Amino acid sequence: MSSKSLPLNTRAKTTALKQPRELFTYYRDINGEYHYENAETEAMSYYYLPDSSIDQGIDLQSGYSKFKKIPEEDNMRPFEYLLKAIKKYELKEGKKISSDIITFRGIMTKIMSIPYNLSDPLDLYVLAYDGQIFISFDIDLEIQRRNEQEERIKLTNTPEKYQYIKKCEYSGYKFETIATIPKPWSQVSRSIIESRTKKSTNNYEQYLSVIKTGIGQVKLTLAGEIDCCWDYLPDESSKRLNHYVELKTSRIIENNMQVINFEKKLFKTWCQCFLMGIGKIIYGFRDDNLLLRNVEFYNTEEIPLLIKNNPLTDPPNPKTGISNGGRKINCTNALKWYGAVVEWINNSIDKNDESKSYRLKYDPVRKSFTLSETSDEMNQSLRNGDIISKEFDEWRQSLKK
Ligand code: 0WD
Ligand code: CA
Repeated sequence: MSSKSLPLNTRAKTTALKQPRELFTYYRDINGEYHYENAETEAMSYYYLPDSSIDQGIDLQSGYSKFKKIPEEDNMRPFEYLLKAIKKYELKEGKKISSDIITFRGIMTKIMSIPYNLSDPLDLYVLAYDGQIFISFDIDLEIQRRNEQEERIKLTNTPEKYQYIKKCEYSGYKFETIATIPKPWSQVSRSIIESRTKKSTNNYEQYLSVIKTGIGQVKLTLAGEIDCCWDYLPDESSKRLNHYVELKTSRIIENNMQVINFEKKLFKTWCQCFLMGIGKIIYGFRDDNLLLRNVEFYNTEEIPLLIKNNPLTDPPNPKTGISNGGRKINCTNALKWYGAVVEWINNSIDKNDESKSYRLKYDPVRKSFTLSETSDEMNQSLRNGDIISKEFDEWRQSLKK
């Protein structure tokens, strides 16, 4: 195979799913250092936002100038730390993780939502190593795209508008700060709870969960960030996923067009949470002054029906021709696409052939989804640090002896 493509209308016949189960966790601290022990006590936070505080209209832009933001480049090479964490887990278990595919949840979210995000490009690297498939972003391209987009936003907006857009981004992280506490409620002092709106906001701190899941015949290990916990963490890590919460912010919804846009966002959030078995999604809605106006709670499992039953996003009426401007989102359809992609990758790549690597690309201009061999040079570089670290390679070699 030098290149092959998967038609965008391919769907898996069945979507037999394995219930996702957590294997282990790790975390990144405020200084950007990673830690592999005690993530639960050191880094997990808990949702707590009583109605009385929401009613006060919390200002989600306050503290903007003190935002401790991780430089994009420092946030874009997550594989090294994931593989370190996997090594530690495997060392404890005395054997390697039994998965066909190992990757980040964010990558699978992007693949899964392609049918309803046809204009966003996606460029990934895929390689077989030690009998397993590893998938990563094309990080250089991703950084370049982000920089170009940043430039575009700067050039096409007034400095005031640009500042406002940045504040909107910030408001999402700020919402996380004001909606969570560092320990379960019973263990947190009143002063910590009351001083939250003044606490500084950062996007360094991250709690990461690594889970095992499967679709059809394919077993996957996915790593992803968890925002907080709903109530308490069961001791047994395999029972935790349903207690995890994804936090999001969005502008308050006032017209039909905004309903359609919100539904698209909700669909992507559903993909993100469904893939890891995260049980709850909490949206903070803000107005144009970035004041928090209300909060909505969703159970991940109820979203497919919520979208299906929304009359405002029904397909165009065949009699009147009146359209909502978009294609009706169907979560099961996206899941069948995802199942087909995973199966296709798993069947197309010889897991024991370490002589090649592949580019997996969704091209929004040609509307094509292709897998093609990379250059030898790229293959070497992916296997020597870009994805597979020396430490991980030495570890896996030692397991074979
Ligand atoms: O392959 C990946 N998904 C990558 C992961 C590529 C580059 C970096 N990373 C790192 C990031 O540190 C990321 O936070 O791994 C972490 C976990 O990855 P994930 O859970 O697979 O990522 P995803 O599901 O796309 O995003 C989860 C959260 C985001 O929350 P929202 O509510 O916006 O979905 O991770 C954060 C963000 O808070 N995040 C980032 N923050 C800053 N810069 C970035 C980024 N590039 N990507 C994700
Ligand atoms: Ca979030």
